[in-house]
Amino acid sequence: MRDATEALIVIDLQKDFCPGGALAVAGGDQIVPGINVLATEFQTIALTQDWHPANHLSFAANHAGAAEYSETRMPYGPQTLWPVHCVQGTPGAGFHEGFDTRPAQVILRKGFRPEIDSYSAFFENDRVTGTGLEGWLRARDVTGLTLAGLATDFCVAFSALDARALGFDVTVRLDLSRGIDLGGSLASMTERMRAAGVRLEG
Ligand code: VGL
Ligand code: ZN
Repeated sequence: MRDATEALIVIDLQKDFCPGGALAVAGGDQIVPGINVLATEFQTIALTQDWHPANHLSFAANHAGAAEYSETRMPYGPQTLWPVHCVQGTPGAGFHEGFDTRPAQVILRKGFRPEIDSYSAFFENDRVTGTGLEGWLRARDVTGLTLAGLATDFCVAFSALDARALGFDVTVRLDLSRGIDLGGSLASMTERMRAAGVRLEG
């Protein structure tokens, strides 16, 4: 068992990001058993849950004529337009049924403001609105983070980069994460994590 100052953060292990879901990540369900096993090593565990209102501006459907996976500009910068996914209270927003959420102490919901997307567990896509997770971790004297989940090149990578910028020691379990890979995003975000000093394992 690891010290309580080392936390596991499982990112968005939700039905909509698994095969059959609205924004399915290839092989997203394959990581579930390994994450359940990994969680038995940790005393401090946080989960994130993508949690959008139906009118969320990250949905292509809420932009007349916009194609899914195209890019638009938001006041805070470029934003990919996604299929409708993880709508609050829908089955697809639920955690994968094989994922044992019982050991987690906190479930952090993100992406609930209609006009701001939130990839990172720490800051929304405007890069200034905090989610509160940093304070939760600091209050527990957490200094080391292990991240796994979906998707490697979006929510996992943004969380890892922010965590490094906040001074945490960060490991990403690539073997227990899966990527969307939009226009080479898996390679570019993996390189950004490596350059930022994120330990990439698996
Ligand atoms: C995610 C796209 C949109 C993720 C969430 O969890 O990586 N990606 N919303
Ligand atoms: Zn989302």
